[in-house]
Amino acid sequence: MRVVVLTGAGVSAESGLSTFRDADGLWEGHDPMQVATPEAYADDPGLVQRFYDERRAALSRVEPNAAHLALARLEAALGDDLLVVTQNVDDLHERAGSTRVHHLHGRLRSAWCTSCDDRHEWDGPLGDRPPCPGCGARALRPDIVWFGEIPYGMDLVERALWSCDHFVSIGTSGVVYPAAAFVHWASGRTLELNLEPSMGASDFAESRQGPATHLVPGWVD
Ligand code: BV8
Repeated sequence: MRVVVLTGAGVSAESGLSTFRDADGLWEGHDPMQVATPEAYADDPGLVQRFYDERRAALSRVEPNAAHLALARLEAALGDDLLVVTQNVDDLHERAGSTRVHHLHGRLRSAWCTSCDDRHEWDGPLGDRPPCPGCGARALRPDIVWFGEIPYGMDLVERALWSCDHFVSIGTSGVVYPAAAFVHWASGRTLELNLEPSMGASDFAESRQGPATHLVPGWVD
């Protein structure tokens, strides 16, 4: 039985990481279009670097929750037949024990050198323009897919969706594309687990409402 799970900010909400929604469409007080686009970075790199430095630092203060742990148990049961595609840039799936995780929108704990194109595991701030560990250039940016940039691994995701028996969407508002279209590409039975019906709830065969820490273990176990 092949399963594709899509997660969004709602799966990390009960770990204490704010979602786009909860802040009334603002991230830590910022308009996403002011901090999550290449233009915003070109215009004010310091503001954008600080936005991501704050979120990277926040990661060390939070823990995976019961939803992340349930998905790790599901991987223990299904192995290679499970793929978690996350829109989230946090590392809570991995810290819960999941290994088959694809970060569609990049990762807070990765830095991308725009000079040599290398990517490096990264924990500290980037705002103070540290040198690239590879080429030494002071050209490291967050390894995040911003609006207008191409998500990572779309061919891998499309192949998984086209051949799955179940597609389960957890904690996402269905606002951002192409992830919001995955329910239409999935070959299997579709299920949404969300605090409230998402924008695309009616496109799912089944939609359940509630907190992820209740719905996901209930579905997995
Ligand atoms: C692309 C990294 C082409 C940043 C993110 C004009 C110009 C350019 C592009 C576009 C355009 N118009 C439209 C587009 C496409 C654009 C887009 O979708 N825009 C939106 C605003 C309309 N998309 C793109 O630009 C993408 N690239 O299209 O390239 C292409 C495509 C395919 C193939 C080739 C080329 C790139 C999009 C990636 C942007 N980067 N993240 C960062 O994180 O800092 S997106 C960012 O916002 C997040 O990663 C996340 O994906 C998204 C927010 O969505 P959610 O995760 O759903 O979070 P949200 O807060 O919205 O919802 C949370 C949900 O959880 C809620 O429903 C809530 O009820 C629920 N919830 C809350 N608590 C709980 C809960 N559920 C359960 N339990 C709880 N406790």
